[in-house]
Amino acid sequence: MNRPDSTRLSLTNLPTKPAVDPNELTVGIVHLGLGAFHRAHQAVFTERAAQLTGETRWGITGVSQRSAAVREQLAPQDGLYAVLTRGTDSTSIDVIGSIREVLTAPEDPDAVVARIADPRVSVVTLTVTEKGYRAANGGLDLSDPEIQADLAGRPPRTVVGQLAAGLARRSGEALTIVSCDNLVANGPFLQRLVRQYADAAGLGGEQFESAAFPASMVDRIVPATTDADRDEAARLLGVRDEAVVVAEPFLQWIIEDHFAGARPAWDAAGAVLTADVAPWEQAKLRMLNATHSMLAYLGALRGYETIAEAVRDDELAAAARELLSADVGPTLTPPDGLDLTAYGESVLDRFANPALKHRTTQVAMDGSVKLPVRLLGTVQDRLTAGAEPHSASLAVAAWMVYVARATTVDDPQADRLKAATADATTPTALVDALLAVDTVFPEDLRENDTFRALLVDHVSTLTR
Ligand code: CS2
Repeated sequence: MNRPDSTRLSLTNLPTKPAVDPNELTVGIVHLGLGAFHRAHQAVFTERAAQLTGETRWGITGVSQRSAAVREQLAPQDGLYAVLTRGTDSTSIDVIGSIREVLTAPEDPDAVVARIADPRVSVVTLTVTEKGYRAANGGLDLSDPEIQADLAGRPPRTVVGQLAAGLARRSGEALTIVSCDNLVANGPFLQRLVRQYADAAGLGGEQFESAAFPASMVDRIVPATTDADRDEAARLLGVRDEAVVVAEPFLQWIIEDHFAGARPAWDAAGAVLTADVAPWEQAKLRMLNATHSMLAYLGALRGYETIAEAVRDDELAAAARELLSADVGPTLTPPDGLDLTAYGESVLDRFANPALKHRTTQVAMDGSVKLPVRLLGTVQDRLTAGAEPHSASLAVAAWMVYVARATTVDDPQADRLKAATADATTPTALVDALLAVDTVFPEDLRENDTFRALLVDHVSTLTR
């Protein structure tokens, strides 16, 4: 028998007790996409809610969609891990116990579906990143080979396939499915994809009708964990934690108050439940995520390794401020109580946190699926208003130059992007090659001369 590793965090080796006894929790939530972000966000809200209410029915089954790496980190630790919170000049660490079970979808696809169908589970949350939705042009990408393989009848491996199969097999209380990814109207969007999948698969029934898909806006900067972080966590905890995650102090969750059944008291834990998430979500995507991407591309082109270095470059900070004030601001309706100027400054302050070491290359990845959400809506709105979106175009141009220059592009469409830019030797050729990618740019932008001219100008300057 394996002896518990006394140097490793676990239920029998707890330096600081988690707020709620993890042994008492039963699973009421399935989370798809067990990356660092979930562990630093929804799992923390869930832990706090349990602590405040004493409810024990909201343990989490976390599902890794790809590799077994997270299970290998968490299983020997009884699902426990710590959040290492790095402020500009203070660090703290907290052990979280809300993840009670870890599944690896490719190894155990049937268990994932069974958990979603389990009547004791009331809520599914998701952080599977933009590309995890396997969408194209606003709908499910039925030409995606993984979607096709799911539709052909294997135990589903795609997120949309898992949800549809789970709903089809479910009975009892209606399920609530909360998308926590950085997408426009993420809840209704996911609902559309699940419906499309169900139609294509010939699935349906009461559970599809009664399921709720609230929209939600999530916010916390969570850089990838490094070996240095794991060493620091070991020093602070006195035991090793292979699953530690790093986060900034800031933490926000705005959720549409639209649940089909029971839910954890996330509001008691600081989440905001509201009738309309859209203005929050739009401000966050167009302000925080857009300037993040802009700083990532411009920063990487200038050789900066981290976002904090990039935003401490006065020219790049000025470009980010200009994007906010000139292009994004005029397109937004601020949510009640949010001062957009102050919000913009607070976002740049958070980026400047030198303790986070958030790599520009991490934020730069998956540009083909991030740009449409973060920047292209702003470009479209400004063009419709008869304005020239100089700053938003600069961010898009920086992505183009980054794609052309980077030796490896970490992007679901990397092959297509690299092939398109292979022979583009002039700024005009580069812009035309990438602007023609119809899975990134909608038709109105592909055919807009003003946008094209702005891009050519910026690409010329950036490559000079
Ligand atoms: C970042 C986001 O990696 C990225 O693209 O812009 O992950 C960002 O850190 C979060 O959305 C902050 O809430």
